Amino acid sequence: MKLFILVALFGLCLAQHNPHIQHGRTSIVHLFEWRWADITAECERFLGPNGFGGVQISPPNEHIVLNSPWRPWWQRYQPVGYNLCSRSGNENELRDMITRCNNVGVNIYVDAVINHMCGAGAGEGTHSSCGSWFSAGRKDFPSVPFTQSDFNDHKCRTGSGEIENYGDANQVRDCRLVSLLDLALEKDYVRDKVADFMNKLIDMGVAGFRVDACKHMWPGDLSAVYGRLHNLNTEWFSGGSRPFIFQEVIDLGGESITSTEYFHLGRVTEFKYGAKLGTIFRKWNGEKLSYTKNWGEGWGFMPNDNALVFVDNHDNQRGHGAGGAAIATFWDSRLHKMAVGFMLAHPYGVTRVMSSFRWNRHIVNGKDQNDWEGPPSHGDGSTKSVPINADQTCGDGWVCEHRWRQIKNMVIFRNVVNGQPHSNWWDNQSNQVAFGRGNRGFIVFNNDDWDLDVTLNTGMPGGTYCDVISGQKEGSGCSGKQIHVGGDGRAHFKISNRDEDPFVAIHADSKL
Ligand code: AAO
Repeated sequence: MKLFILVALFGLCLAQHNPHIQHGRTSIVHLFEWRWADITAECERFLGPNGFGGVQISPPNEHIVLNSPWRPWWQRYQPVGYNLCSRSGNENELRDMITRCNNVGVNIYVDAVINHMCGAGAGEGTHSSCGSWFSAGRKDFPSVPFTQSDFNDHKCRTGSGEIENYGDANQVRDCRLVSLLDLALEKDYVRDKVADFMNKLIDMGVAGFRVDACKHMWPGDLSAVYGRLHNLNTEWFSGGSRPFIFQEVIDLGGESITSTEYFHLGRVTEFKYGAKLGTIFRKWNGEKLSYTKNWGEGWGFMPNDNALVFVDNHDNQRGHGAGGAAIATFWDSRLHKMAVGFMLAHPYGVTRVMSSFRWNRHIVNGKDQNDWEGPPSHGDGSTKSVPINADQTCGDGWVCEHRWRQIKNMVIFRNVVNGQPHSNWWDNQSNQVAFGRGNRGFIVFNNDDWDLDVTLNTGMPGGTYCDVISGQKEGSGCSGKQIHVGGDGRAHFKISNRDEDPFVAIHADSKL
């Protein structure tokens, strides 16, 4: 009996690691700050047809609205309650999005901010996205309701009430993160309220959650919250499916809290991945692409089954969070495409692609003065919708990296090679490398300052393939380079270091 319970519990935990992505798809895209109506349209017109598995959405619950600075993106990380109206839209729009994205096989993952409410200095009034009254000073949030005793201040042992030292696990979990009012998740009442909020979303049809600021919550408290969660809605998911949980824990080493403490609860964001990959593609600190032969666990990253990986995220693309200047963002588009291409070709982890908006980046002494700027918006602060240009790119300040041909095609590549091993590695001991995924796909990078000109064993069946980076298969033709694989699996590759994108990728479905 005991063994049975143990096995059942183990199964339950592991279940929260499964993203429940449909139809053999493999990648998630973070549509940062997009409106629900735009995400709905994007699921139907682009994400579904192009094999994207899911969307991470911005926090859907009620948040503060700030005038100074003017409507920063980060106001959404300051909850006022769990009513479902936000800068992205109201509850009906949210429900419509979840339904219609699910109907085209694109899952929705909610960014859940459950560690805290708004900042202690957020004042009192109805400056919130649904207009609910709250008082930060009195710690009074009647729309939930949460009152004074639902917060952790009595547990915090620092003079300021703030986290002062990341080396002390107690203060990281019991004190305030950048003055945000810290919820007492040890209380059953608080756990219930948080779980009610998440369950409402699960019942609406979401597939899981990115849980914000997990380092700042005790694993035991999180386990109690997750344990209260419903199974996924059987209209779209098979019976007994647990919500997918991926937890934001920044662990670059050297602190008292490690990501390991959260592995049994769900997946964890692997921040080392983007920090290292950016350093490699920038060739900083003597790093070389050839060193990625044992990329993944071989680099000291977390076990494959625990990892959620990404090249950049909404924080570190603008200097928040961790990773530093090495992070390869859309501002360095050539590097970004290569890094995302590498990530999507490599078998390690569940992959998340970033989709950003432009802001007036202005770096002074290493700090971006406009790192707060919110999404493209109208004069009244409401978020602009995302217009699609004739060439399929986005307008009005929306970057839409996920629509860039190279990135979109690599999302498809990952689906086509899903389940195949990392194979046929080649490198020049510098920054030219190639690897395959069984007999389903092959990719070659040239990040050296000279040309690549080499014949390699691809492991692919003979034939002519269309390179999905310089172009793509269009009907029976190819708008990019053509790669001829001989009957022996060998093919000749030539990549100039001056090419717009110095990499080439072919896969089973790009065969002409
Ligand atoms: C805003 C204002 C604040 C104000 C507050 C309340 O900026 O001045 O006090 O409102 O009025 C976002 C924004 C914040 C914003 C907040 C609320 O980024 O600027 O505050 O909304 O509106 C830590 C957390 C991590 C967190 C990250 C930003 O551990 O969870 O900070 N990320 C999430 C979200 C994020 C959001 C929140 C949490 C809050 O993704 O968007 O904040 O909901 C170390 C630690 C990390 C720590 C970083 C930054 O990292 O390890 O745990 O992240 O410091 O403090 C090297 C180290 C690396 C280190 C890094 C930076 O790289 O190796 O470990 O340096 O020092």
